[in-house]
Amino acid sequence: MALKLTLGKKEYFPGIKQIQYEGPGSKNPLAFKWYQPDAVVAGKPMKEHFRFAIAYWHTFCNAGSDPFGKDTIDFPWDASSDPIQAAKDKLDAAFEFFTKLGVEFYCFHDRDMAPEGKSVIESEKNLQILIDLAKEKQKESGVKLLWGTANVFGHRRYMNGAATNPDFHVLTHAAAQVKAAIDATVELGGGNYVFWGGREGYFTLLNTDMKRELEHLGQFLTKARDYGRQNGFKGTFLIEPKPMEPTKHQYDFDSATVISFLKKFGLENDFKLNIENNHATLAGHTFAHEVRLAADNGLLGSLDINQGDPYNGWDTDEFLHDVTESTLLMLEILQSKGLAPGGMNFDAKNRRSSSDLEDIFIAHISSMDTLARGLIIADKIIRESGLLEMRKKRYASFDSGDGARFEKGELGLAQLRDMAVKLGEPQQMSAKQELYESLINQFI
Ligand code: XLS
Ligand code: NI
Ligand code: NI
Repeated sequence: MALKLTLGKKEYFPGIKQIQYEGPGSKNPLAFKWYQPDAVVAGKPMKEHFRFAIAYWHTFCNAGSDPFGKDTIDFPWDASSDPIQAAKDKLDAAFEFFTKLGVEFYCFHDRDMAPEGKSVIESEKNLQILIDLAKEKQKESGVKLLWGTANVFGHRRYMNGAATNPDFHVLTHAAAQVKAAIDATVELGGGNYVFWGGREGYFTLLNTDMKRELEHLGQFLTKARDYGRQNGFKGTFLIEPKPMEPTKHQYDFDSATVISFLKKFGLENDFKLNIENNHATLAGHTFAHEVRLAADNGLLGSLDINQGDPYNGWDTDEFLHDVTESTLLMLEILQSKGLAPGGMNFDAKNRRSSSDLEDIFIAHISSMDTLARGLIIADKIIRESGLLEMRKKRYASFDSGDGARFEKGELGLAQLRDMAVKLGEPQQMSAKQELYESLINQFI
């Protein structure tokens, strides 16, 4: 079902109509060259592979400020001096954008959607006003919520952490926000709820009881899970790994760390991972590595589909525009069970020097086309290159005979030793890395 163009009182992107597919030959920057939502690739429509979602915070809240300078982009929805009115205008602009771009999902933090009030109660009221409106907008447009989350890192009270804060009083405020954000997610029918531990980590071990902080995090997530399950949340809870920034060491370092954390606290049946490309880069891993690890453990939940800059150590949150990267990612996704009920949240922002409003459209379109190309190429690689068969063959010695008995646990160390004596020196077997690499390039 196509989305219904949904405008508020004012049109925020006049001159831009619903974006259409025009094919690879098109020179129109406001058209798709590769992304065709309903075209079937690898057994299902493109849009179902991706389940694209707009990140409310970057796309409608981040007007270009950085530590060295103020905003560079004029958001017309920010004009009102009444913060609730401004939030309503932003919601109008957001749904206009979703339905013009043709993206079916979005993601938000509580504070992106509604301003913080002077008290917990006032903040809850502010959020409720906007959630009621968002619900109407979802109904009118056909847009859905991919995930909700709470911003428990921006306010100064969280400077020493939220769930891992040494002060219990601060933890209660994080709980209040998470409760309200779970309620909002349930109300909007969100399929997932995300925890990104923005301030959950440390700057120096000297003042930090790491063991206690991690136990508090485990306890906090357990209680959040219980609350969600008792109050109608049937979706997936997600943890988003990140190794550093803002803290020097973030507890949810990478996929491997989060997987063992979930298992330690018995959370692995309710939680999965939300993996972000730029965070993988910061952790010294490829995106594909992080995704493979989660998928192998049955814990692949959703993706933040940006890209970083390999030459510096920041979370630059660029729109994914690298076709090779996208191909390697889609190879992993096609070999997994897919992302639903997760999806691909852009979690990316324009460079602050890209200051025209239309640049927001161009960036999303470019990224969607990059991923569509990656999907088409990856599907072809799987069908035609023989790469997967080659990889499988490397392990053929475990498919039958003693290798298979080893996998079943039937051979002890001494028996293995006796076999080494009998078999003698193994024949050398090339790993053929360059052949695999050239196969990928052949299909790009
Ligand atoms: C920041 C994170 C954040 C999460 C949501 O680095 O990526 O944007 O996705 O809180
Ligand atoms: Ni993210
Ligand atoms: Ni990030």
